[in-house]
Amino acid sequence: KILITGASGQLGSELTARLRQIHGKSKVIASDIRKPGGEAADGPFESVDVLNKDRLAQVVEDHGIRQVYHLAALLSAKAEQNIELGWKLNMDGLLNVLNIAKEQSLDRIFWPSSIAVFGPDAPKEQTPQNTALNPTTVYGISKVAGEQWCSYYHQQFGVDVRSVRYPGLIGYKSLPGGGTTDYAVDIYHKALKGERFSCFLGPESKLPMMYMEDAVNATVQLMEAPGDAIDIRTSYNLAATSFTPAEIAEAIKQHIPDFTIEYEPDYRQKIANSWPDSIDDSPAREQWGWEPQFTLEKMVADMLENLAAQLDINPASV
Ligand code: VAH
Repeated sequence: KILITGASGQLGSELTARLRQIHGKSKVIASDIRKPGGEAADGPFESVDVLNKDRLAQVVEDHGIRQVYHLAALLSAKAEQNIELGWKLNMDGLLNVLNIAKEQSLDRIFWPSSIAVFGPDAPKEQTPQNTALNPTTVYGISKVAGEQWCSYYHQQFGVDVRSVRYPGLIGYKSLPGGGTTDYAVDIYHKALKGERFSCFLGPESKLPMMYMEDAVNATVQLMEAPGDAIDIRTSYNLAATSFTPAEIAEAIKQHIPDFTIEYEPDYRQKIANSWPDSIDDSPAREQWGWEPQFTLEKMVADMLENLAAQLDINPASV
């Protein structure tokens, strides 16, 4: 059986849905500190605070869990507003999961890292797998430290923990919470509702991004790969596309001509400026066959079509 922490979150809810499709609902236990909405609610749920190690260990034992997808965390923008909780939740939560994996000899652990591990001194274009990791956010610091802990628990205790450095994720089934890339989801909601969109990043803020379908596929592919194919036990660079707010606004305007955007950069601009513009993910492609499917244009078309249906809006009427 599989346990997902942070199952109510943007990625957690989508991974829960996909893993239930693959393994069956009864095999995938969703958990979070708050009740999930959407598809993650359609199956077994446990209320778990990952900072409560005894409770987490009890849930793992009671359900006969063999794999944990540990997604509970504070994202970049939120962690900058509460640095103690950001560090505590992201770090102690991961250590609780790694220790339970070791103590109960779990089969596999998934843990998400992020392009937030890179700082201003890493190459901006095609940022390589191995380069300086000097993040300027608490979230980034917790991801660099987390990667090192994952590698340590693998080499010292044989814990089979696997990880990818996600770019910004965009999907229609769930809303992001507290990230610096969240504008790239909100923009669609505003465009479909015919509302003016105020972007919290400037027009030229280029960032690595990925459609949720690609992100979920990559995660399943990594977790299903044979252990000896996995050479990197910190976390794999992962990329699909990169774009600026101006570029995604233009792509949306091809479908919704009246869409308008204005730019009001806030504290998240500083975070975005510290991150890469694009990522070199060749190790993931070479070692376990990663291959993104969604270009910017394909993502925009798929996102608008599915979000419009979900919001019960006829895009032609916007
Ligand atoms: C965030 N969506 O904005 C996350 C992600 C690369 C961005 O880590 O914090």
